Amino acid sequence: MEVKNKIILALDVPTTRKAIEIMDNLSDNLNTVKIGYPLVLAEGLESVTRIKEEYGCRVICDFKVADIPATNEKIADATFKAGADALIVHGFVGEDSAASCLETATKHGGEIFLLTEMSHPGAAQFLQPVSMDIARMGVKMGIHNYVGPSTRLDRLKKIRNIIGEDSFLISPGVGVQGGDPQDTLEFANAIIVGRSIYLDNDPVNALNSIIDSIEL
Ligand code: 3DU
Repeated sequence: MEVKNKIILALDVPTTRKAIEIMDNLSDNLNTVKIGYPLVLAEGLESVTRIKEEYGCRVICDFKVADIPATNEKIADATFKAGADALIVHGFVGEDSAASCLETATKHGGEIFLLTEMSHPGAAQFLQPVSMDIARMGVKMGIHNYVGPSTRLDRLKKIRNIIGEDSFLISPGVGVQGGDPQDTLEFANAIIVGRSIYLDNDPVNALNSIIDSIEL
């Protein structure tokens, strides 16, 4: 997977119209976006279809899927039918639940990203003690793509060591949450950035500044 400029834009905006306005200005420098609940709950999965069609970019749906296998299958099926290329899936619910998403993704020619450890302070409370085991489970399952935190680089490094150099690791938490783009890219293949770009008065300049600050 080749992520242009190693940046995935998190499109956590309230309307498809706003997402389009942002993408009209930024799409030359991006080929991958992440769409999650903020946009899809407001505008429906149609927003995923629309962004995909309009820009031809890769769309990763961040639904942090964490249900029983039968329900995960339905969630994954609807997501890929809407045009998503990949789906972010929680690992803590166990192998059967993640496998259900993986099988459904494969059926649609799509991919999943296994979420290991999250980037916010609360991740230390329950998730952190099991996050390396989640990464190990992913390796055992043959999962290629992972999500890990840019806010704790010591942990991101450990995740990278577990999943190996050939796996694809993307990392949120850059910018507003405190993570540094270049430092994160020492361990991650691409960074996920949202508010530092779409909340800036000049999103084009914000994106360009991040691109200038990293080694491509
Ligand atoms: O903090 P930002 O605005 O740059 O957005 C980060 C995005 O990544 C946002 O969509 C959030 O829901 C997602 N994310 C995390 O921030 C942390 C995780 O561990 C997983 C996903």
